[in-house]
Amino acid sequence: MTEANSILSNLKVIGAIAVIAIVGGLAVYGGTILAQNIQGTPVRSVPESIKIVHVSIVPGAATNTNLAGYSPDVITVVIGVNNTVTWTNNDSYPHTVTAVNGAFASGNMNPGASYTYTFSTPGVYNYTCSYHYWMHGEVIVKQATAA
Ligand SMILES: [Cu+2]
Repeated sequence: MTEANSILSNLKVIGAIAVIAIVGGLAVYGGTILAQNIQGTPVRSVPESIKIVHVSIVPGAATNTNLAGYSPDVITVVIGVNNTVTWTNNDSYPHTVTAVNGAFASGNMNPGASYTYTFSTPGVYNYTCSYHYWMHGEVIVKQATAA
């Protein structure tokens, strides 16, 4: 094989690889569009950290009567978006998360313990700690707005 033929041969191989890459890329792109059309809406991926709302039972909640004890003490969640709430006891004393209307109750939560509840009914949920009357929090649950 002459040097010229060798270069020509190499160019053909490079060209073939480029064509394969371009066609492959279009196929992937086309597949994405097709999936979106079938479902009617683009597929959205929501990280778990956004779906779950975290509330801390703060250090000092058991002894400082000026503290709500929960932080943030008022949260708003939207059904289907972020309607799961996890409370974590970051204090060095036991606490509870107890709904005034009885909708949910964690029971005893030792230091470090977590309690998770998923809201499915819109409304305003006031809650307190069974052990410390001054502790209070509120979860406002909203229906997802129509698209
Ligand atoms: Cu408490």
